Amino acid sequence: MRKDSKFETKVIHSGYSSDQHHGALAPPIFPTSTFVFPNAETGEQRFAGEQEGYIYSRLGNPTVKMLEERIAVLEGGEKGLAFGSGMAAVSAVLMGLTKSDDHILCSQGVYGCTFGLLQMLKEKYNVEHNLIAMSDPDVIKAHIQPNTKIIFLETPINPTMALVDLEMVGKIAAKYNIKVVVDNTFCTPYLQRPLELGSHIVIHSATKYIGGHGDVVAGLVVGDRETVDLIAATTQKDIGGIMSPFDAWLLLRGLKTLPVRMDRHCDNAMYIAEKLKEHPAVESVYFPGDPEFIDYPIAQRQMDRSGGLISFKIKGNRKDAQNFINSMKLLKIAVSLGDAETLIQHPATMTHAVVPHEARERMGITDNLIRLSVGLEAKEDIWEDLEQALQSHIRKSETV
Ligand code: LCS
Repeated sequence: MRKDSKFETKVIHSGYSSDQHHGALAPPIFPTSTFVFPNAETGEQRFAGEQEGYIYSRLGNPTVKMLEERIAVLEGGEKGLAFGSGMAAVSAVLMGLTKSDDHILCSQGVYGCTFGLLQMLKEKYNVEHNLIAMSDPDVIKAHIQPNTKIIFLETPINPTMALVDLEMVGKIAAKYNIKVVVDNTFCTPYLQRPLELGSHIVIHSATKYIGGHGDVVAGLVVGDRETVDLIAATTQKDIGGIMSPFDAWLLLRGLKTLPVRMDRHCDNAMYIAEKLKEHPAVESVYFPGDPEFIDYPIAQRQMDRSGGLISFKIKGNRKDAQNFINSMKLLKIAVSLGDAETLIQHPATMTHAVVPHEARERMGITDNLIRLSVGLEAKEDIWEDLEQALQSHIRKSETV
């Protein structure tokens, strides 16, 4: 593969060469916990970092390394690291780059468990944080403190789909010498590459689009070699939330079809968002591909396409939202996202239930907000199911 090959070629060929593996087209899985040293001196040299080579699978494994190299190429970073879950990746980065009494500046909305982690870091280690809307450069600057080490953000934000201008944040962070860490789970590198826009570290819940088939829980980190090596040698090695070789293999397989799948997710989501917008039972739709969406101009600048997630509010309260979800026949009521199946969930009582009510409202997660991960089924079938549930919602509200 040439260095300047296109993304669609890199997802298939980067990080693996069949030449070194008996010509095997599919990468081999190395399910081994440890690696035999030819002699004691080799062991000593590998532990001292003076000789290349594997030691023990918590410190590195050949199948996992293939995936780490592939994701680094796709994100345009120097080095990748694989973890046993997205949260293992988020916690390894946040804990690896801060010490007690440091400060993290965070986007107003984040995934519920990331919010929980920030609370825990404060309670246990006095790592403070502020959650702020990152739309106004002056507001960001006003919240930067001498001990601010990280600007952490999601864009699109789970589940409100609000966007953050990565180039703008990158420029501010560069002035203050702060690392920008971006959770790129919703976009994948196919739609958005934060490192090209001035961010320093990218995180993925690879459980989602990167795996793409709902059969693995995993996390990935990409960044510059120095920072990634630091995380590898500290929070990854000593806390140990690593990925199994089999999961790495599933993700190497999933990545091969990422562009094809993402294009279909994007096409389907665009169709569904337009339909939802027209429906009388829907109060509002939050979708980066909608020209009327408040952050549409940011989407146009930094996302290649608008993604497969849509959030929307139905007219009514929490019970109405739950009843609506219960009327689905084809769509699955499930958290997670990025799978072949269209998944529907209620953030206020599911993914973001750990966020206290007041903070949830500030993030825009109201009780009538619903999140849809638009799958790969025929778009007409997805809409048919949503439409029948919306019609039934209207009928129920008319009889009350
Ligand atoms: N970051 C984002 C943006 C996420 O959406 C999630 C999980 C994580 C990190 C954590 O990744 P995990 O440890 O689960 O691999 N988001 C979920 C969601 O929205 N529904 O279920 C899980």
